[in-house]
Amino acid sequence: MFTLNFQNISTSQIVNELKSKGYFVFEQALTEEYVEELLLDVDFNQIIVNNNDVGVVVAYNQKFLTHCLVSSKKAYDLITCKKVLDICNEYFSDSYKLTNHRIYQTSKISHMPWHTDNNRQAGKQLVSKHNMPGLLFLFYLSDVTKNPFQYLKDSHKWSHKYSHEIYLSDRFIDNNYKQDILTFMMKKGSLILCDIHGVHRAEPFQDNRYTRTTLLFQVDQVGNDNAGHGEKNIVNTEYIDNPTQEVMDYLGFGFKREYPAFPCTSVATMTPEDILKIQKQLLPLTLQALAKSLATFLLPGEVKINAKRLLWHLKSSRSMISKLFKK
Ligand SMILES: O=C(O)CCC(=O)C(=O)O
Ligand SMILES: [Fe+2]
Repeated sequence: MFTLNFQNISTSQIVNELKSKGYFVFEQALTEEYVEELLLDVDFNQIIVNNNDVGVVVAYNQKFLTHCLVSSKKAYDLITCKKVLDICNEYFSDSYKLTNHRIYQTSKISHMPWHTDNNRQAGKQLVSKHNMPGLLFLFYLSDVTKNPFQYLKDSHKWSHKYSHEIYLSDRFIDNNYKQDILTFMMKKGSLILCDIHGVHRAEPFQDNRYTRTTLLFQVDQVGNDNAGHGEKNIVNTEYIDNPTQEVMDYLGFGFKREYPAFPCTSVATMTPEDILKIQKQLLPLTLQALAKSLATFLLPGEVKINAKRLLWHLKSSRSMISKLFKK
């Protein structure tokens, strides 16, 4: 999973940097193979419509696989790995939980405002800033030459002054903190870890041929007083091959969650291009559905059941004959 160079960095070094600077970055923390294999678990071209599984959704120029703990063992292994838990154990002084997680792909254009991630929600609305300590883990899954993560140096120390604001304007940051902007253009597999109280964003960009892919997750020190804080973590039980108390607590077994999965999507958050693409995929399926419903309308139920029985007998006798011939 991790490169040798990253394995050689001690947890204390990471936590010390986080405590003093508010962030820690490491170029190529994940091996290339791990990133490639993880990406095989995500098909950003398959958008879910009436599909009885979790999958990719569209929010304007971003595609999200929010529930990656269901459909990517590699994502599960990374989000619950020992190194992540060691960092959390050393960083936090009270119980902590995975608050949200997602794999996403940003294409063509993006303008994210400067913000912090210490958000409390009521439904899907951000209603206030909280004081819980928290860490944001962000792994680049593609080489990032545009739309990089940006962090304002030392902002975790002063962001509380603006806790009445949901975002900070580009103009305000340009006028007051331009010299403090740290920009992280890094290769695929790189890790950015930061204090959720730090002011950050993905730098705005516009380029029709550019796509950035990211795995992000957030861990907050919820302690015992913040029931309801966080998105629900839907996990594929097949992946839980390490059901220690530590992992169960971190994933929030038995812990109330009130926030909806991010982002909130519907057909209205799709781009016209994606709607068109979906229509093309839907056309043959629509014809199939119409043919089926016409058959249902024309044929009595009894006839259909008998046709299915006949087909089943034909298939099973065909497979018996082929078995006999093989012998
Ligand atoms: O994608 C990024 O670089 C930052 C994402 C972020 O800050 C967020 O989703 O809250
Ligand atoms: Fe953020």
